[in-house]
Amino acid sequence: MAIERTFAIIKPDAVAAGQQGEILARIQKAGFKIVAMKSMRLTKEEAGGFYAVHKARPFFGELTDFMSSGKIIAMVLEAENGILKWRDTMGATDPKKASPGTIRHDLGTGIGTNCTHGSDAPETAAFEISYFFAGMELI
Ligand code: 3AN
Repeated sequence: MAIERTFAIIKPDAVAAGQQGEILARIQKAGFKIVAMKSMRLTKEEAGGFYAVHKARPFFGELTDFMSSGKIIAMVLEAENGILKWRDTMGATDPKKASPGTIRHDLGTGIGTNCTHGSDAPETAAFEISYFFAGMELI
């Protein structure tokens, strides 16, 4: 299995609830290396660019409003099989369907307010990492 980088966000709901420390502790306990990390607030347009693949979905407006509603923490995580490993650590999109012990099950409050984001494939990880971080931040 290969060492992979994935892109992660601690979303505005989790930052507002002060859950950054809890989520970072889970990331480290799971064995990820945090390659890069920044705290920032997206504009609605920046959130729209990030979620461009979901533009046609009925929840796109709600999603981009939410993702620009407060500060986020954007990160690049690295581990063996990192993309799938971070998806497993987060749990299913809907916290009600996520397995106990996952971040979304334990801390998420809704399908939109689900605490964290994670890339779903190598191509999306590459796009998402480059959307947020410059090459020099990833050394
Ligand atoms: P995931 O983030 O688990 O890959 P996707 O790609 O299906 O999930 O959805 C993208 C984002 O849109 C998710 N972060 C989720 O919070 C949000 N989302 C998905 N479905 C809904 C919905 N029905 N209402 C509001 N937000 C949604």
